[in-house]
Amino acid sequence: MPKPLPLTERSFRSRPPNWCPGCGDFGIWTALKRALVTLQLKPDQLTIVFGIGCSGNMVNVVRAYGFHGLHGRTLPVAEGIRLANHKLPVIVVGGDGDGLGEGIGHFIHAIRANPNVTYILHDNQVYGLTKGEHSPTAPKGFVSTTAPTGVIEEPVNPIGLALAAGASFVSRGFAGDLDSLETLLVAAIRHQGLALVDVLQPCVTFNHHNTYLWYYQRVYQLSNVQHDPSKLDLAWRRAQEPMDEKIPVGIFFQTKRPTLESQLPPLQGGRTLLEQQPVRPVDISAVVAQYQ
Ligand SMILES: Cc1ncc(C[n+]2csc(CCOP(=O)(O)OP(=O)(O)O)c2C)c(N)n1
Ligand code: SF4
Repeated sequence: MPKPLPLTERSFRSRPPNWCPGCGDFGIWTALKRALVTLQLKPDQLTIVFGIGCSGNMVNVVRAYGFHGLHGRTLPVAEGIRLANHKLPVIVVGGDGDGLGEGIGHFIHAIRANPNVTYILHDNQVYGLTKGEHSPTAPKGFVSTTAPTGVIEEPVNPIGLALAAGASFVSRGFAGDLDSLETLLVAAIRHQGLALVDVLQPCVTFNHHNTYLWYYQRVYQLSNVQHDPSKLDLAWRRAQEPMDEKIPVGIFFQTKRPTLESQLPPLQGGRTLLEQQPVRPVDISAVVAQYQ
């Protein structure tokens, strides 16, 4: 029998992406593939749930089991997959509009439940796919197609919100620093529980304020300063640092909390629900016929 080929970045590549040249999604895509190689997770050993948006279009360019569902509904889908097969690593990839606009209720409730899911949030301050409306993380005053005189509301702070909701792993990455982002993603995927990776992702087409240069001038690594990710009060203080001055990236907070899966009685025998109750084919032709 031929020896299996070694796992490389190419193992996760399907089609070439069609993001705008220079989009931060390229950096996240590359860092994710590298992290999966580092963890030796094969394409058929994981599922990725994608949001709707430019970020969610990564479904077309990553070789793995993928689920592309409704806008804003990534986290409940990911939880459902984990409940059906809690041995399967599940990663979520979605935009800030998807996760903090349409899906913000799920964000809080998923954090409460703490399923073993890695959540990669593409934070570009805009709804990229629908042409640049401001998203919930856009700063006050940000000018967009839907706020021609500037955004009036205060932005959502994903790090602060996750900390306040009781998340067990809260982190921020930057799409322009592949090595650090890969390291962060490896730590997030290894974490037992819901791991938030809020990735600062330049949208070169619709966000001319938060550019690569703007980030390079501000981003600093929490691992290079005195920060202890086991201390919630320190994490909270770092989360409040004004983004237009200095921007901390890395692990803000990490703690051990029982996962959703570990507390569900039917899963405690070790067998997945699918192993306990195999899926049986069901004839749905009568239902389909009603819509024809
Ligand atoms: C319920 C619903 N509302 C609106 C849309 C239209 N829509 C598709 S993509 C998108 C914006 C996505 O923005 P974001 O989640 O920030 O991702 P990005 O494109 O920036 O990566 C919107 C509003 C939709 N598909 N479904
Ligand atoms: S519109 Fe923005 S987020 Fe979408 S592909 Fe282009 S640069 Fe990337």
